[in-house]
Amino acid sequence: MNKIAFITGISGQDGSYLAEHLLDLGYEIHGLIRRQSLTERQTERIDHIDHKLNLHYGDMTDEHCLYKIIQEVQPDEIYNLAAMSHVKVSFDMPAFTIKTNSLGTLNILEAIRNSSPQSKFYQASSSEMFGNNIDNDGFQRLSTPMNPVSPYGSSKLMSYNLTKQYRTGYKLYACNGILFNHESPRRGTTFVTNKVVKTAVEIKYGIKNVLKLGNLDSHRDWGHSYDYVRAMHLILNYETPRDWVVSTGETKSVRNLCEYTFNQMGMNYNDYIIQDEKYFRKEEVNYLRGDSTEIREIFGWKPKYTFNAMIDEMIDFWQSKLK
Ligand code: F7E
Repeated sequence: MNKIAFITGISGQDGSYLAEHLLDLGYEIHGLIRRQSLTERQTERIDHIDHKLNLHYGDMTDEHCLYKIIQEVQPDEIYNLAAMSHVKVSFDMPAFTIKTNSLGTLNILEAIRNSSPQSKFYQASSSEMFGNNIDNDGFQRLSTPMNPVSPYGSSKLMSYNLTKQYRTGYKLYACNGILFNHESPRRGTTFVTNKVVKTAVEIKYGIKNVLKLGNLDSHRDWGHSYDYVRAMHLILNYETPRDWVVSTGETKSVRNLCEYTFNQMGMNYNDYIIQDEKYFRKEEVNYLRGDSTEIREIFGWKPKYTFNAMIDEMIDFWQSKLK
């Protein structure tokens, strides 16, 4: 019998890569999608595999629909990837962020506890939970204190704690993957990597002439979503439920990202970038660099993509799209 997976956030970057990966492994896939008035483009990332998926309309804030789906489908594995995932936007919509991300996670955990306790649960936890805490050696890891500085980070910390609590208290197989930033051509274009790459290609093609950004000095540990969804599946297939860090272990500034991207297209980023107050955050996470030693040693997991290879893939994507 094929294993059954239920993915919330299936139409997003990670959901689409994860669905492809689990289909390759022979899984029956169920996914949660939201009803939107404009149907075009909302399932763009999964249209190529749509005929192999079982999609259910629902919403993370609707506990009844989540309960019904989980009770009916009885998934072997549940991947909670749905979220209001934009850190800057979370300052504008704090209540929506908490309702969707934190109460949404609670809704799923309660549905599992009451109607499908054998389902294994993966929670998409985030490096944003660390805030500005860094260990003395310059890394964040499971033992690093968490002190989020955004509504998004706070919402993810609540979900992280709930996941741990349902594991210890109710003995569910529930795990957190603390994933550092991960990107790809499928990344939304309001996140910095795809914004920089897309705009640089537009500048090259004469479609735009400036790139407006906020803080250029923050550092991120940027990996590729393709590699990280593989880690999610490994996490749910370990002998015991626990929490993990998934990261490249390398860090770069937004400035480094701009420099590399513009250089690849024969341009100097200094000639095109304008800093705009609009893109600064009320509070910033300055430096992220994750220690993923455990997942590398225990599973032999390691990223296939380097930072440069990932940005090159994103440049190729936008060049062929905008040509
Ligand atoms: O910002 C700076 C910004 O929005 C990265 C999400 O997946 O990763 C992501 O959150 C950095 C920040 O990602 C612009 O201030 C400068 O320092 O691409 P981002 P994020 O906030 O790190 C974590 C792990 C998640 O869990 C989140 O869901 O870039 N930055 N100028 C800018 N950022 C944006 N978006 N736009 C700018 O114009």
